[in-house]
Amino acid sequence: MTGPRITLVQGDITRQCVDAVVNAANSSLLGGGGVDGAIHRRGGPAILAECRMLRASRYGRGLPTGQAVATTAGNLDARWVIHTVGPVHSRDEDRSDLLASCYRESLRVADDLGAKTVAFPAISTGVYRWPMDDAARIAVQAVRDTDTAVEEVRFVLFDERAYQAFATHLN
Ligand code: AR6
Repeated sequence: MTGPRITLVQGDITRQCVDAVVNAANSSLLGGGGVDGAIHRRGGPAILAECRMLRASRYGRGLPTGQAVATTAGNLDARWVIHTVGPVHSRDEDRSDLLASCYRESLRVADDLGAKTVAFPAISTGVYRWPMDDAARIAVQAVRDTDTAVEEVRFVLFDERAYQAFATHLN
């Protein structure tokens, strides 16, 4: 099996031209700060409207941590946003598998959609406080371990430090 090509760029995930952009969302699916805020701002109200419909139907209790669901990408230069909920980092409990699950499940949703290029942020490394180096290791490993028809996984890292962390684990 040859997995997806993994590429790294430093920049803003809302500026990517890909089939699917992954959102580091929260269980409410109703928006927040960081990547989530930026995606809703640039993508426009169509994304939130679809998130509200998901809350009114399949995800009445919210999207569980480690799972993923797709909506329209609104005005983004993408066809879909795949919302996933990363775990809050904990010193007492190992939640690595939930973080890996975000990447796995997002790629499974991408496969269901037929998306071939997918942009991921560094899930859980902002508001959810996961240490960047460890998050990068888990992210790269999770993508490499996933059997998917996605051709390119693009990690979009906001700053130089995040970019370097991912570059270290890619090589
Ligand atoms: N493009 C790429 N990366 C970004 C961007 C951007 N536009 N903006 C921030 N980052 P976060 P989380 C980086 O906080 O930790 C929200 O309120 C950021 O520097 O977006 O999973 C949600 O609603 C960091 O490295 O996501 C949830 O409540 C990484 O993206 C909660 O935050 C992830 O930071 C989710 O927290």
